[in-house]
Amino acid sequence: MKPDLFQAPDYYNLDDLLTEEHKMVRDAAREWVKRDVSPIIEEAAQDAKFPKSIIKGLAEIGAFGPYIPEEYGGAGLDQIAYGLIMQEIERGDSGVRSTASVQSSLVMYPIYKYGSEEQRKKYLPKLASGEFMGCFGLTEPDHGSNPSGMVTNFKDKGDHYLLNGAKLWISNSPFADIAVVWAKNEEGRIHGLIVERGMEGFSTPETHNKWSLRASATGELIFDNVKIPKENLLPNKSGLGAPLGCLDSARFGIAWGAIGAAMDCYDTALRYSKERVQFGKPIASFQLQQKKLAEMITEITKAQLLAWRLGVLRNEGKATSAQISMAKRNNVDMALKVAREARQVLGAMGITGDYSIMRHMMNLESVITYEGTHDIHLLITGMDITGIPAFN
Ligand code: TGC
Ligand code: FAD
Repeated sequence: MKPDLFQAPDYYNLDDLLTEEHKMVRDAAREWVKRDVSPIIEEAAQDAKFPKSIIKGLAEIGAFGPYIPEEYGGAGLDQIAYGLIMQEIERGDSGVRSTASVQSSLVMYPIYKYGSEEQRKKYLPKLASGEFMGCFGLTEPDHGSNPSGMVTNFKDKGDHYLLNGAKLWISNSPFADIAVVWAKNEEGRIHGLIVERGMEGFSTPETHNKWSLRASATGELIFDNVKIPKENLLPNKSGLGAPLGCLDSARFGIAWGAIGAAMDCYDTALRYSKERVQFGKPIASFQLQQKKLAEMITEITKAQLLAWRLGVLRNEGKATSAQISMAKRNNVDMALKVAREARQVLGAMGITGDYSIMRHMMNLESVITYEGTHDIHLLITGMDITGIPAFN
């Protein structure tokens, strides 16, 4: 892998919209990615191994629970700072951002928002420091876009619950210490349960042969008559709105994260195009290459403005789920298109691991699918503007 020479594009002076704290947090994350992620990430992806060595650094830059209050170990930052951290991490690799997204928005957030005070105190500080790693089980083998059809269930056995079922495509599952699992009770109502590694009947086999997010561990969650202590049920919210509320937070982080991947691809292609000479001239001097680069920076700039405005709305508590869907869908699609164009600028070199572009491109194929597919987010916008759901 070539040395990391990344220079962040900021065509519309977006830095002027950030506070000193935003810039400080962003720069710390940027430095950490350059120092601790870039040198090891290509090999981790080629080997399909999650680099556990980065857990400590993720905790130190505040990537585990950026917006969770400090009294529970979080960083107590606002939503724009959270977004900027995700942007910088995904500039390094979407799989690393996945690990942080899951830990923050899909494990810490539900415990903070829907958990009891005892659950908050027991789990959140350890999750914030990386001593505990978590995962989030919503998707099932037969229920992906349609999680309300889930069949994983639990029965009340007096002094405990008995959990049965299976979850598939779960980020972090192979090494997670705890899982926030969504399952139906005997009345068919969805609840969140905290399942701990080591509980009898609970296993987490790893999913292999991925061409995407290779530096992130993905697996199953299998529950075979797992006894869950009653105090492990999240008491303060039930129904599908509970897991979907967590997704709002994670999707917001992805809307920012995808910009990071796109920025890295653009920056790499711009530098390469000035250095690579064909027909006696740098390829950057050809109109066709300039068209690609000009369109990339235009789309990145539009995505940056969308994410920033959404961050302001989130800080004011005004962002709707549909607005978050629009940003997730637009920005991931933008990043994937930028990655494809940037790869072409590098010609054959673009397919190698000497540069990050092909890895970003393959990663983004997962990002455009998870946390709601590209199609599902379009249908959410369609429902929002017409008032008519077209899911079924
Ligand atoms: P629907 O009837 O529309 O809604 C059921 C209830 O949920 C409420 N709701 C939401 N609440 C909070 N946030 C949202 N975004 C919400 N969307 C809906 C809704 O108001 C309703 O509440 P109530 O009180 O009336 O019951 O539900 P539906 O069954 O028709 O489904 C709608 C649909 C398709 C949009 C939804 O199910 C969906 O978003 N599907 C996509 C599934 C998905 O995103 N899965 C993600 C799994 S986790 C993951 O991918 C992690 S990747 C991690 C990584 O590595 O980064
Ligand atoms: P399906 O729902 O089967 O969809 C297949 C295709 O049909 C898609 O193109 C979809 O857009 C389309 N489609 C579906 N319904 C409709 C409709 N009504 N109208 C039009 N088109 C439709 N899940 C978790 O719970 N936790 C995790 O940590 C997690 N991590 C993941 C990590 C990776 C690497 C990946 C790839 C996935 C992960 N997921 C996780 C699962 C992810 O959320 C699902 O893959 C996603 O929600 C889509 O579900 P599906 O794959 O079953 O596709």
